[in-house]
Amino acid sequence: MVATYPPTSNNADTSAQAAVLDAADSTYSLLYFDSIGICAGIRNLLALSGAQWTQLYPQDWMSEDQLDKTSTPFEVIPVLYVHSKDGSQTVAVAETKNIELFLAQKFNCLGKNTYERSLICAFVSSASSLVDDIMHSVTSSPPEMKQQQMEIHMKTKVPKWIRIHEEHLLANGHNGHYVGDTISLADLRTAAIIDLIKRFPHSEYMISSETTPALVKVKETVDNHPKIKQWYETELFKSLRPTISTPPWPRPSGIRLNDRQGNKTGGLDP
Ligand SMILES: N[C@@H](CCC(=O)N[C@@H](CS)C(=O)NCC(=O)O)C(=O)O
Repeated sequence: MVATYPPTSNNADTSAQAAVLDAADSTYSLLYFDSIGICAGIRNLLALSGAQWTQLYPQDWMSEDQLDKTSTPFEVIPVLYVHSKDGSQTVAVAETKNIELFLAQKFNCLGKNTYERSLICAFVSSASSLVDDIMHSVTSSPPEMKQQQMEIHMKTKVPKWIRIHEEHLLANGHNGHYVGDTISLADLRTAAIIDLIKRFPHSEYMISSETTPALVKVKETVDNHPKIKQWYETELFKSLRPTISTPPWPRPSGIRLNDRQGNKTGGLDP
């Protein structure tokens, strides 16, 4: 059994759920590990929004009872829980790209009009595809082939992606943004990818101020955004490990846990 959504058949009225998602004063809780992992974009969007949000950790993701997993719609995390201001209603938003799109739309990170949104979504999709492609071919290879697969990507697909994205950024005036002159989901996603690429071997030659000034500028512009800088200064951000394979370190006080029942009140106190 997984956490299913309320039925929407027979013209069920979904306006209450939509109202929670659309309200300006909703609050949020994000169920994910105590790591950056695949949540850099989501947490940066929450930081940019200025909305009130809480981090929830799974109680024990690897436990045999699977209760953390089956409490989510797809047995994976992240899940974003959106709470009405009075706390009486909670709506779950699942799947990383869907969560990012929801937050980006809500907090004006998808451009000024349909054309800009289309551009931003194309840059985001191109960036996501690169990561999906690498992850798929590396994780689906037998152990002895993983290194080779990684090297193939680092010699072919990654440099091609870097070259093409650098050109788009230069065409927009080398101003630290893909579209217009404000931060968008495209900038956030590429900043996260740059962090990822930098963890790969020999990547220091691929992204640098000399070779890819426009990509570097995007990363610096995201990192220097006042609201994101403020987020990086928090106890919570500093407590996050790069990945879940990094050895655990102390968690900040006041972290809440997945209640494994839909987190209607924003999770369990520890
Ligand atoms: N399609 C999901 C995949 C998310 C995903 O793979 N999350 C990992 C953690 S980073 C997970 O929950 N894996 C399943 C497991 O560990 O059992 C998404 O894009 O959000």
